[in-house]
Amino acid sequence: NGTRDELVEAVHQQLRDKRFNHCLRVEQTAIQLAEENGVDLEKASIAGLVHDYAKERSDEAFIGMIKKHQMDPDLLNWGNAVWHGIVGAEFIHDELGIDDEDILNAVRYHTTGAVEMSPLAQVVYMADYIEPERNFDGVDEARQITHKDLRAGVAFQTKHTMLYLAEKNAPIYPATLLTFNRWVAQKQ
Ligand code: DGI
Ligand code: FE
Ligand code: FE
Ligand code: FE
Repeated sequence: NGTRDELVEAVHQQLRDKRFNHCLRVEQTAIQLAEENGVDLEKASIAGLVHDYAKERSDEAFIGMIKKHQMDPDLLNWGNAVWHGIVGAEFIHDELGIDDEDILNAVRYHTTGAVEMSPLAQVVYMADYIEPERNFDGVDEARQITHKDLRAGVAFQTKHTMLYLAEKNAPIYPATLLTFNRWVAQKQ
């Protein structure tokens, strides 16, 4: 698959080996979750591969992109953790020529989640969280829940990310809070 080989090369060029290898593992986990949930395997592969494509860009590069695309000015109050998905999708669009909105949204939402997440976006959000070399407390429970019920996995990650951020007095990005309210606080 020539398309994939070129993409792998483009991603590798942007990332240190450690993060590049994480992207390969997220790709494989995303493909597995896609198989389990009837999601397009090629989209899962592409989105998994590129999800952290922009993570090693400078703050200046992200700020330039936020301005170039006239994105929400509140983004300027945040940093790499929030930018590399939401703003990173614009680098992926502009530099890799990926224009599938489902793939781009999966990248946009992979860190914070979103109120509305397509099955592909859920797959990438969870693959990033449970790829085989993740080893935080609760990761085995996260894997078990996610393979049983993808949406329950999304709720699990969202809750635990909120707890993790609160524990270290980190600011909660508004989309993260909205994701919590939708996916954890009130299921109706
Ligand atoms: O890029 P990865 O490390 O593979 O994983 P990721 O994109 O899911 O990033 C996880 C990091 O993002 C983790 O350190 C927590 C942080 N994060 C997620 N939501 C928020 C956040 N940080 C802040 N300050 N606020 C958030 O709402
Ligand atoms: Fe990431
Ligand atoms: Fe993540
Ligand atoms: Fe990642």
